[in-house]
Amino acid sequence: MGRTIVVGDIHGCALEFDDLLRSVGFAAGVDRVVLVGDLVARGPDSAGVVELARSCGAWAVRGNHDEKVLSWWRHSQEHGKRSADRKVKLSERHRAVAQALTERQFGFLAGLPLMIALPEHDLLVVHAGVDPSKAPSACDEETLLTVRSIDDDGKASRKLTGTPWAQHWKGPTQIVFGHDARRNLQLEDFATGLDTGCCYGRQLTAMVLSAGEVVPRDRTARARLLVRVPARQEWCPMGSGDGPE
Ligand SMILES: [Mn+2]
Repeated sequence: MGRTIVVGDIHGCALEFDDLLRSVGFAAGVDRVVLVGDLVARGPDSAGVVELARSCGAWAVRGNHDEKVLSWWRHSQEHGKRSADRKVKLSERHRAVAQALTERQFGFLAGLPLMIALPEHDLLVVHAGVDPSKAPSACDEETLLTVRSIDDDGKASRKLTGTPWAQHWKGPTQIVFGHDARRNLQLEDFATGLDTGCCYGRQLTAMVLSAGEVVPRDRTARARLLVRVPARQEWCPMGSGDGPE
């Protein structure tokens, strides 16, 4: 078995995804790629990202943006595209993504789980995070796809106010997640946030684990496992009003 390469939110940045795979020297059939979700939207080439993910045999969890275009696709499967256009509320940008994806690419996204456990690394991968007051397996879909913070009442929320959920999670399993580009890289005792805002012109970040390597609790040791590539350009302004980030 080769390495496990956990990659942050790609958001349609196919060129940078390819840059990252080259930069870590990804070996097809040996290394395993695991994506933290939000493969699509915001960047220039969502279809290219899904195609690259498929072709390198990547595992991935579903992100809230993946779920958004999937809600359109599921409706269109049952009632047709015209009905989906009328009934499923999407921003212009998400509609463009939905139109760009092939059936096969939608099929790939539809098969993505909400959570991937990698016991050999003592690692759990989810898109947004968990409610630290519950077991990860007891968290609902909404939380796993959108949580960012714990508010003053101790409630899990998608808002940026409050403290990051990752600071409240006491393990023992390490959770690697994405979804929170505004907070950028997060290195907490038992959680690592990898969304470093590639689509906003920042970086695409991966955590590279060798076979059987348990994610280190020590932050400096964990930071050494990170590989980043710069965005080719700013693909999308932050807060451009096309739905939740
Ligand atoms: Mn997200």
